[in-house]
Amino acid sequence: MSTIRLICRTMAATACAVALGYGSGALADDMTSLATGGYVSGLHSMSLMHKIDTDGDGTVSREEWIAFQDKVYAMLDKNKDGNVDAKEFMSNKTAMASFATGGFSRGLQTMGEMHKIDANGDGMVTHDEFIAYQNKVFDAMDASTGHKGMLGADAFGSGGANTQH
Ligand SMILES: [Ca+2]
Ligand SMILES: [Ca+2]
Ligand SMILES: [Ca+2]
Repeated sequence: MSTIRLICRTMAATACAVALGYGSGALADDMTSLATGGYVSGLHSMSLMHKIDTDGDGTVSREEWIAFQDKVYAMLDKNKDGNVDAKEFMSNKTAMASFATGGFSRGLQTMGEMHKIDANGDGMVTHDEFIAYQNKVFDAMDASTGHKGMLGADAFGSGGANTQH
């Protein structure tokens, strides 16, 4: 891994992303440390993008992204106490798959991903932690200079193995 990282330093960012096996330059180094591979895969889905793109303009704005993640959090916090514990985080998967996608549910609802989101490591995910995390994910996905501040098909699509989920 350290060898790869060394090589990457000498290469252009996009070439590096390709060398590391990512289909899209939009999900490069930031994303790999921020999220689990499963969550990254789950986000690589045009059908997911269409669910988040509520105004149907073909891009996902930060407002649309956060509105979507807000609803995801509401689904996770089953007892509505403003905290999501591990049991809640791992439950409601069928409803989540139908609200989002199966790939999104499988990618998000893992202990590994929960640990990434639980910034203070207390075993609970607060609404603030969840939204702050998803804002960082938005920033990491927002790599296109052509439409800065918007996530397009280049951020969600580009032929990963999980585009059909
Ligand atoms: Ca939109
Ligand atoms: Ca709760
Ligand atoms: Ca926490």
